[in-house]
Amino acid sequence: MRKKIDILLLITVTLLSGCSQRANTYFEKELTFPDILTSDQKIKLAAYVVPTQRQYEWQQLELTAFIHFGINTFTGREWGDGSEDPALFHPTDFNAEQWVTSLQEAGFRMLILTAKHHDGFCLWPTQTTTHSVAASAWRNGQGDIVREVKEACDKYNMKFGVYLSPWDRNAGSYGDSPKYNRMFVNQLSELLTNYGEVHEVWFDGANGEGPNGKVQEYDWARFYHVIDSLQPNAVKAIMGDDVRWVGNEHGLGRETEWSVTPLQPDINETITIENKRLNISPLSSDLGSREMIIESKTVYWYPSEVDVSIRPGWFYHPEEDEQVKTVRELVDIYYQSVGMNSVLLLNVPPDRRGRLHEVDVERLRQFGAYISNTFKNNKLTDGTILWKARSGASKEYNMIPGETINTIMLQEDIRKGQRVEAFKVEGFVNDEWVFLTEGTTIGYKRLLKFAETTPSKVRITVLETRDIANISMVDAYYAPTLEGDRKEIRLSDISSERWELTNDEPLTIDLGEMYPIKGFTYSPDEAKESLFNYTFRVSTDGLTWSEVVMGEFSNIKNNPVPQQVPLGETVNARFIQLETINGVDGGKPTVEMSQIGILSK
Ligand code: FUL
Repeated sequence: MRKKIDILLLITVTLLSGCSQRANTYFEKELTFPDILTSDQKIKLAAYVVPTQRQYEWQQLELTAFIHFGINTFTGREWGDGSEDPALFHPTDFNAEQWVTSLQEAGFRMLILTAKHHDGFCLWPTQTTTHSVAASAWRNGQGDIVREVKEACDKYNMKFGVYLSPWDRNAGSYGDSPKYNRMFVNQLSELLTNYGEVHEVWFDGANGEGPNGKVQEYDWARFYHVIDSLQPNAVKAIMGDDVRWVGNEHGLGRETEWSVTPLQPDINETITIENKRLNISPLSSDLGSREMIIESKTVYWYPSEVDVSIRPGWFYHPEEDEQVKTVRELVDIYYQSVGMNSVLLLNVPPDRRGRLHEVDVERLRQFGAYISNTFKNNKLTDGTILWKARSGASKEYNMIPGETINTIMLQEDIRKGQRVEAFKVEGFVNDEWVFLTEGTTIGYKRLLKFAETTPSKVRITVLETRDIANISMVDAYYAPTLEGDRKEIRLSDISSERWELTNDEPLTIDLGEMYPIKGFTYSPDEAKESLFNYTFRVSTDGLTWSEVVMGEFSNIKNNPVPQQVPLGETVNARFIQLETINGVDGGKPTVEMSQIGILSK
């Protein structure tokens, strides 16, 4: 009887909502709940929302790579302001195949290139602006980075995506909304027409003031239409509605990660109002709980992508050569992204030669080897049989006798929806079941680590699920321990023991004696508003000051990691001063002495 009611309900909902539905049961990408539904019915129906074909294919890539390359590579900045001379762009030994082969050997299956970052410099000879590779001396102005990268991707069977920054600090039309939107559509169309197949289009959310002080209103609906018509297999990411930003740039997924969520990118007023009503943004810790679904009017398949850089910055800076993430950090990130129902988007920025740096290449190689060696040795013999699990149901899996494990991998067949809300893993050791680990959501893939054990069987219990769960894969592995802690960024070369604070604002420090100063560091305090625009001065006597840098901590809001500011020269000084011009939220945060370090090497 119950089943009959449910089927009736599904049919009613389909008729009422007009949603695209597959096989009379599933709701592809989107479902608007009719008002008549009870809370339980809403939860159940949310379990029938499924990815589109392109979202499903994207999810299976698991490892994707970002390449941040452009004018910033040559200026040492993270965010250029658009006034850079295109002549600065001069890779001396550009080699796209080296990027692609290094990434491919490490297991990466798509490469997303920053065709244009916020500074507006285009890596292809666009018709829309002269601010591009065509105005540089590289390949006598005849070169095209996008083309060479795409050709290398095609040669090695790597999928290809583009990052095109909507925010453009160079375009004269920026802020004149219709005019700039036309230019942006043309840029997008060039990229999506002239280079063959594109699998992901990445629009970040940064939107600052234009050069003329105006704020641009983007025509997202039109941008979406251009992508859908020119590249129907491409997913639209971040400010796009196929792939969601995980909410941080540390490589950290959520323990509970729902791909079905009421969240949509803030691309129009209706969505903004609804996101506000539900009090959600990509940063929210809860995007898909029962409570959240019950409050929602519409839910979407909108899965998470974890973007993080292998270095502290998104662009290459020589002073960060010693801060490339360790294999252990990369493996942790893998567990926290791919292992938490997300796709990993790891940034590896090429250097000024136009090659991936040797340190990064070696790290990628070690990471790839670790992942493939670990996950090719599944220790369960029967984990591939589809298990249709009700709440409370358990299933036992057989181990290869005598094998030790410390990792479990679970997968749901997401083509039938994401359903599991809680599960438990036990091992049969010395004739009894012992608890190994537990988790909440599974989704496309969940990896969990636990203490080494040598059980004869493994038992999974689905403690709670929104409807019958389709567990398509259960594997167990032994992941060798990796030595080496997180590499801390060099915060100061001189001890602060003898420093004296001589003024609070602007923060003024007497270092105690003269030092050769090559740069300074600023460590943001996540509990407080971070510094954004600043002026840094030095003095030999504390009376006469020289201004050495006026700068901004670009992207510090999304990525609040310690910042290193090289001065580009060595200055001898005993006093330093850091003046706050404004903070990331427009306030005037004060900076503590403990947040500052001095680089002298
Ligand atoms: C952000 C940008 O501001 C950063 O520079 C970087 O490109 C990151 C991936 O997206 O929005």
